[in-house]
Amino acid sequence: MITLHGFAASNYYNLVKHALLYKDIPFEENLVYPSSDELLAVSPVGKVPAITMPDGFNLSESSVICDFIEESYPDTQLYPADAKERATVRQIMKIAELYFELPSRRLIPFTFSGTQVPKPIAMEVRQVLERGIIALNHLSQFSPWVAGEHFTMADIYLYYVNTIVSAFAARQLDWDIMAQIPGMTEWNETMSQSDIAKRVDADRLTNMPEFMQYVQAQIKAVHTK
Ligand SMILES: N[C@@H](CCC(=O)N[C@@H](CS)C(=O)NCC(=O)O)C(=O)O
Repeated sequence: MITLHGFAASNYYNLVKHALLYKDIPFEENLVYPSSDELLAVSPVGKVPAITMPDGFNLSESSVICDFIEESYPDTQLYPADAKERATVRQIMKIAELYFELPSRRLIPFTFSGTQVPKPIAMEVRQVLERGIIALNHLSQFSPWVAGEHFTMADIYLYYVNTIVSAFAARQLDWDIMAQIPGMTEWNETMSQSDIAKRVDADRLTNMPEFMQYVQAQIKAVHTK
């Protein structure tokens, strides 16, 4: 059976978990936090998520894991057969990661420590998000799924990217980012209503208190250095 390493408060962990559940691939979860030797043994940069295959093969980086599980378990397809359509799905995933998730993620420490985002950082984050908005407006179809008629990995990826956009960037910048992309808010709501998304979110909420304890311990460790 596949082992999924990480913790349920992580959006990257959750998108891989959603894909595994959607494809009905059996897996077990191994609760592990960043900066641990246990995680470093399976994830070279010590980040969540990572998977271990039944033969002991380890893999990290969420989008790479998504590609790998599709190739290894092709029965329920999450990428189009056509090469150009498949590339567009990956393009949406990449743009969501680079221009939506990563800038939003920069604001997480300010939310956790309850401090105001310094203006230069807020401006920089806003500029990157503006590029993401232009690109996702260009590529998203929402008819009804982000890449068109078929539900794809891009739907799963973007949905979990948006959890970070909503929780951190939209709040800290006081900016309804999803509303800048017509159809995205409604699509996001549809995504949140699936049984899998509900299950993943319930697990996230269960993990949240323990994750916050981990975060507080990390902050304390930095201040006592
Ligand atoms: N590019 C990585 C990013 C993963 C990532 O940033 N995971 C977070 C948890 S949501 C993490 O492990 N952070 C720990 C760290 O930055 O040291 C991926 O796509 O898997």
